[in-house]
Amino acid sequence: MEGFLPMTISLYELVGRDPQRPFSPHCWKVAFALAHKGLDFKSVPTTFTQVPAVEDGVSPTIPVIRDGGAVVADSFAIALYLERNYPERPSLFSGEGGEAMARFIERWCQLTIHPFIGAAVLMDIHDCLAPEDQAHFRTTREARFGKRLEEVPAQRDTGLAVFRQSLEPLRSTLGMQPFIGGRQPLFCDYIVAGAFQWARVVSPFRLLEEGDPVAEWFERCLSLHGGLGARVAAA
Ligand SMILES: N[C@@H](CCC(=O)N[C@@H](CS)C(=O)NCC(=O)O)C(=O)O
Repeated sequence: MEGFLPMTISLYELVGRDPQRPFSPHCWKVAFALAHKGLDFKSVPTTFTQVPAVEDGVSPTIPVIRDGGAVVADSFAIALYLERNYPERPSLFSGEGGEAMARFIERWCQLTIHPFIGAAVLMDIHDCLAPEDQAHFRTTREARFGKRLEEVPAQRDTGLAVFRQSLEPLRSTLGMQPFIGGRQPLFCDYIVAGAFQWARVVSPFRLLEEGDPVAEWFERCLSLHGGLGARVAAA
């Protein structure tokens, strides 16, 4: 559709006290996906306690995007929406099989990477929130973990070696190709990069050893799209 100029898309992204430091892994997936498609977007910094009011309560979680008249929630659903609605722009999935495989990466990331990172940086997340959001975070996360917030990251140093080992399938893949998507990044890269960016933005805790191919891949992801990810300094 030559000459067609899409309207600026709004991305509701999770922030703490500093509106310039979005940290949610799922929101980062979408920011990377929008940049990959070359779509202009406006970040709408949103705190935990503001989430229920986003777009008249369309979703209990963010990311949410507004694209003209369309409102879409859930990072994977948003990526599919972008793929369907902007087919002439660089693909996020490289076809139907790519969509299905990205779903596998999403499940793997959610079930293998997120539990360790989420527990390891839990207090760091809490500490970057405004007081009213800290109260919400404490109530919901203490119910989820079944213990006091302060106790959750206690095992992070002893669990680190097992976590790093669990990345071996990713590490050995990256010995064969620069991105999970192959020669170029795809949405599957942004899914995993979102998780590492979450930790990088909120916490000085070092998840990866220097020289780890996973760390080198993450650096490549941070420098994509004009350094979108690197623009937010590490904690
Ligand atoms: N499956 C959803 C998950 C989104 C999600 O869990 N968002 C969190 C922030 S990372 C949220 O909005 N939580 C609101 C709350 O905890 O009150 C997606 O991929 O977008």
